[in-house]
Amino acid sequence: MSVTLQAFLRDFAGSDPQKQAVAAAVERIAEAGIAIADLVAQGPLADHFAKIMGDEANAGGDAQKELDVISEEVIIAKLKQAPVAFLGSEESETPIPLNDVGSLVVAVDPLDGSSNIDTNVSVGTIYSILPYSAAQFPDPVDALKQKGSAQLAAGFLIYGPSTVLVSTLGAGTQVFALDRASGDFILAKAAVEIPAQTKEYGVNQSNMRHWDTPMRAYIDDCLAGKDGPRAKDFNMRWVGSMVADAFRIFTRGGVYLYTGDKRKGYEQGRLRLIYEANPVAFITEQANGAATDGKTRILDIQPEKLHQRIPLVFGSKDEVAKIASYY
Ligand code: AHM
Ligand code: MG
Repeated sequence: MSVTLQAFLRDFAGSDPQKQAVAAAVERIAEAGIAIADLVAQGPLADHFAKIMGDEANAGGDAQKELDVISEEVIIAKLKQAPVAFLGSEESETPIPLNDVGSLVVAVDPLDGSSNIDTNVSVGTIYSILPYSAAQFPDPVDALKQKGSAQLAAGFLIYGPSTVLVSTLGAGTQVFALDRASGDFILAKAAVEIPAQTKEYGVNQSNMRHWDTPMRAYIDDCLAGKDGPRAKDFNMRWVGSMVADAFRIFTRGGVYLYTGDKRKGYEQGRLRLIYEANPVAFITEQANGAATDGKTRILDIQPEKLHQRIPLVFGSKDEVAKIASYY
């Protein structure tokens, strides 16, 4: 018998009010995902979606596309129907108030990989769910700046050949796939296990000349293959949508690397700690993988700024440890 996301969440929540709140938030995000998947599927029929809006960059300093903005609006409308007090978004400078009462805050990258919209490559929505109370966090920014280890749930939707939800509620990582006939997300994998070892890495190698010494040394050793110090041949895969690269890693192992480099604005890499690194680190660890900035476990890092970037390495546990040893 197939298990729907709704049934899975009901089971998880039982009669615990905070878990019920998390379940409601995840369900609303999944609904937003169905709407965004339909928009993404328009592809070249809606090529205006990939147009850069004005000359304005978003809060994180990236060009903002029409579909980035629409995706954020869809998520806001849905999460207003859940006990979520504030939304932190990669696309917005400050937290967006959603409900006067709510025991949660949610952080999102509404459309990850949006530079790929017009190329028919998978893009996705990343989310992180954190506990909130007005008494503890008079300033909602501080609620969003909790360490990744405080997350109650996290996940991402990927809009690819299939629309998939990768979710953790803090006990393992599950994969749900959208059944278009019924409109339900159906449990497809109850426990994702990232193989501890791998021969596959993902990195934007065109940045090699900008990398720091440990990063260069690691990739040099991979490239040396069987005759080098690693004594095995490596394969390289890089989509350039983190959700797509992450889904491959959850499927067959591998490591993703976007560390800091010498380019201006890339000193701390490209990915954002609160909207991207923390949720991906949580899902990865719950699937037996690991995530680090090279020196510190991602989930142990205290965020300093809402839109802060962080060097990110995640995936197969033993390979992540190996990369950390170069640092
Ligand atoms: P985005 O959130 O603005 O889309 O940026 C994040 C993306 C990741 O999805 C992807 O892995 C990376 O940035 C690609 O960066 P680059 O174009 O520098 O290779
Ligand atoms: Mg992103």
